[in-house]
Amino acid sequence: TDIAALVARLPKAELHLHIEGSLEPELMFDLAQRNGIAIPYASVEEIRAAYEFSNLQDFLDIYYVGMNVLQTEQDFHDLTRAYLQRAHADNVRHVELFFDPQGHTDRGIAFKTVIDGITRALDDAEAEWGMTHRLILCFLRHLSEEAAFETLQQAMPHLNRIDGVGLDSSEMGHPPSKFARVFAKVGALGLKRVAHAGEEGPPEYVYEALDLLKVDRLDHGNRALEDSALVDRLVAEKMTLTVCPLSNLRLCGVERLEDHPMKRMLDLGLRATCNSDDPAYFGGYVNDNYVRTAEAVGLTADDIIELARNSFRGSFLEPDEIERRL
Ligand code: ES4
Ligand code: ZN
Repeated sequence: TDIAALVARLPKAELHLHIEGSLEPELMFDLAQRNGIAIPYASVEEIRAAYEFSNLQDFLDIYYVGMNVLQTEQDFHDLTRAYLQRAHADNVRHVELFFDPQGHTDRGIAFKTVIDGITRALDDAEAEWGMTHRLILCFLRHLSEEAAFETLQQAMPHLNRIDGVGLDSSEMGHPPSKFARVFAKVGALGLKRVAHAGEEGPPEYVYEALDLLKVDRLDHGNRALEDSALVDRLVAEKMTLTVCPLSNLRLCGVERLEDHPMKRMLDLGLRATCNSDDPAYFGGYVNDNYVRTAEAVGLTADDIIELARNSFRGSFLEPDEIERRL
């Protein structure tokens, strides 16, 4: 279609992608065999059949099981390489990846193993295709503040490869305020700050992300739409929202993609972007997210172009580099 052709030719940045969420069932199955790791599935088809979620926690329970197959530096490289190839095929020119070190260090994998594998694939993509990147360490918010501080300590020898810190995992019951002190330290280290907020949590959590964590960007932010004063503030601050439509659909944040707020967000003047979140689990990479959302909610060609431009505006590239790519 016209829309698919436009989306395919637009240069894009992807700003909301959990690298562990790009683990396709085929690679999960291969790595389980390669590493002698038991998984609760007998086939690739069985893995795919298990991806039926009614909320965020349903998904996370399966996501943390899937990542157990990741053991060696080569595994993290292969995972990242496979995602970058998919992104390259979608004309993604810049990626900002999340990784969840606690999902690995808590089962005995060294922080260095994780980051060395991921960064080797990122460096290769830059050398081969000129695809640029930033790397964002996420704290698992269902774990303690103390565990986040320990993880930040483990990251210290690798800060030359880490551009920012985020907050992900189970939102309800784990408000941003729980991590205010660790995010203050993150800011003092000169790192960027982002947080998932308003994915399932109330507008209050979005205020906390802004006021207590001092985020440079907001991940999801959907429920901010329930509070018009908050919307006005996000517009005034030109805050980027990394929206993930197919994720919202699969985690039942919206009942149908036609109900997705992406068009409303753009019409309100919010700096929304379109991203894939956990593409192996949610059924689509970045271009699928653009095309299916555009068709479902009636995005115009100008809306689609705006989303792609917003992805560079909201990136952590240098200002002159952003200007060059718009
Ligand atoms: C996530 Cl969709 C989503 N939300 C919160 N945490 C996550 N970790 C991986 N995907
Ligand atoms: Zn996410």
